Amino acid sequence: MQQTLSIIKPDAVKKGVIGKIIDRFECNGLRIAAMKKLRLSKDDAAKFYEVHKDRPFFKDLVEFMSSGEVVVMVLEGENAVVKNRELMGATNPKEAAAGTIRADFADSIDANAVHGSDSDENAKIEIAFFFAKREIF
Ligand code: IDP
Ligand code: MG
Repeated sequence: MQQTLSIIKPDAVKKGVIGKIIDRFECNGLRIAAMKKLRLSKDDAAKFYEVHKDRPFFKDLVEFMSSGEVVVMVLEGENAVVKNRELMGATNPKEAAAGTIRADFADSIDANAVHGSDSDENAKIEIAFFFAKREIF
């Protein structure tokens, strides 16, 4: 069993598709081990996406991620990191495969509905960013 971090981003929360996105996870072998709704400050968002700090889209990304509420989850299952990335689809929804979360719920490359950890190592770091051990079951 592996764990990964998922974020339902502000665009998807505003659209009211939290339940539809969670359904994709639960129907595909990813159990919700922890979950909460919160709003990131700009400092939180900048810290979380620090690896992208030199990219041209960093400022817009921080603005967007702090623009509204997000739902943060720990997903658990076999190959959870890769499984979640498959269910999410490509970063740019225009390139995302049919039936993926981003193809179905995202509007643009920046407002792209979900975040998912990209490796086991980063999943551990990202889970610890949001959750205490006693919040994960
Ligand atoms: P990922 O979310 O699929 O892992 P990353 O390359 O890690 O994609 O980028 C993090 C986030 O930054 C993306 O989900 C998206 O919201 C935003 N982003 C990435 N590339 C671009 C871009 O070229 N323009 C605008 N936003 C971008
Ligand atoms: Mg990424």
